[in-house]
Amino acid sequence: DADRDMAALIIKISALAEPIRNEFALRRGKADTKNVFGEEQLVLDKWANQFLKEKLKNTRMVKMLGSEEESDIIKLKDGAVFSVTIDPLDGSSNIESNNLVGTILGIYRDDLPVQGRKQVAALYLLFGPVTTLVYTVGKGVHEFLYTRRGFLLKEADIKLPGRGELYGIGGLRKDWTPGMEKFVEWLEREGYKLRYGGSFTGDFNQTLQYGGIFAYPALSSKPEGKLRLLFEANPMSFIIEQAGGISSNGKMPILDIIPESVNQRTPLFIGNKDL
Ligand code: AHM
Ligand code: MG
Repeated sequence: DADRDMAALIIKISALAEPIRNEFALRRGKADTKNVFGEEQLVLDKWANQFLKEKLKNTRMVKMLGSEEESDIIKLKDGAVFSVTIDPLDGSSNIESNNLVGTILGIYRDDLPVQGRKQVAALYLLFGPVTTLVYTVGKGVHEFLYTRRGFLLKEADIKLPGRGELYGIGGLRKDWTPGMEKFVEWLEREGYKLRYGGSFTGDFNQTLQYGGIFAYPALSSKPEGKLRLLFEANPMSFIIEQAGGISSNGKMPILDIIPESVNQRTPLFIGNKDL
């Protein structure tokens, strides 16, 4: 359902899944540097950022690139069609413990930074026991499974289940607002089960599969929450809306937020509409 340029770009991105995954066993440990958010970088964070930057540049289809690991928007090719945002290795603190990690991309025709509503595609690669690619171009959400024969369709037009099963909420409980505490008590009374893995991509993916809610709320120690509007919240918000769900910062839809800076954080609530 994507136009030709978009399909070509997504197919090129899909070809990066295997080379990225292949590095996980080889590039271990800390890089002894910090990213623009003051977070310690891993060797893999830096490598994935460089690798994606170079590969996206080589497509000659990307004019601007925004990355969680860069302080500013990078110009890749004048006159090219797309702008792309990346979280090169989401959930990288899961690398050491061998839990889920992912790569999240948002694709625009506009220049960056711009409202998430302007996205023309969003996708993520999830590196779990198997590698999957989930994407939307605004015509539903589709999931592919990586096999020896390349990516094969796993599920077309994914929709959230009517009633969700799970919840996962980030941040220390003592830093939650009283409202957040009450909400979680209510979720538990209603029979929602806690599952939190510490990788947004993984936690989002299980929300898509089983329904429910994922949140990384405002914390007393982090009033803007932790997750980044451009690199994490926007692409997943496009996907959840296409799957019949919704996302919010607690006050307004994530996709309607007009970014004031590239590295803006946002509280995030994402999943089934009723929650
Ligand atoms: P990262 O992109 O640097 O890995 O940071 C984002 C990650 C998310 O994947 C996840 O939802 C969150 O940080 C987990 O944070 P915490 O360790 O506070 O649970
Ligand atoms: Mg991330």
